[in-house]
Amino acid sequence: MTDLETRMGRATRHRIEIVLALALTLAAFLFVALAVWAEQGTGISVSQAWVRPTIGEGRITAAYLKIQNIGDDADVLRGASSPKAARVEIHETEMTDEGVMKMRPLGDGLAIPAGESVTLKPGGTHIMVMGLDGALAKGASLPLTLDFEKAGAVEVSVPAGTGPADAPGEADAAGEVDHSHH
Ligand SMILES: [Cu+2]
Repeated sequence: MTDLETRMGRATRHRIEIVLALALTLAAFLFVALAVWAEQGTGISVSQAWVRPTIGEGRITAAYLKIQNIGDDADVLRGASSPKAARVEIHETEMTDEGVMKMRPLGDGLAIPAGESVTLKPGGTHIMVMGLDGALAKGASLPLTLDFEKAGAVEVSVPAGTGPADAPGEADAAGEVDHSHH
């Protein structure tokens, strides 16, 4: 191999490396663009979902989650359903004049304003799951379909546990895990 050939070989390799780097950069851009586009497709992001395990022979429980509206339009959670439950309702909890906690179905659904998030949690608004087809033990998961006015059907697999921390990775992703003990 002459000196010239060696130099040309190096130049070609270098060119290939540059093209490869450009292609990878472009791929990264496309990936991010597509991810953003996919999110905007629904405008709704659900995280920190968890459902209480059933107690004894009880076939009723409640699920909680955080709904984020990352779209430009207000949306409404109209209802929910599960292939494992006879009936799923969105309930709100209120204190009566006698100081008794009562819950009742939300008639007009749950409004999720644009750019805001609504967290369903114990003592407040929750997803009531009735007529489960079996016991729901800790660690099991409940398939849930949320029905939004604009975003349509959003499917969530809800882990049974004692709090949002039982949703693997979810709480961490939302930046609500306390790392100060490290
Ligand atoms: Cu309820």
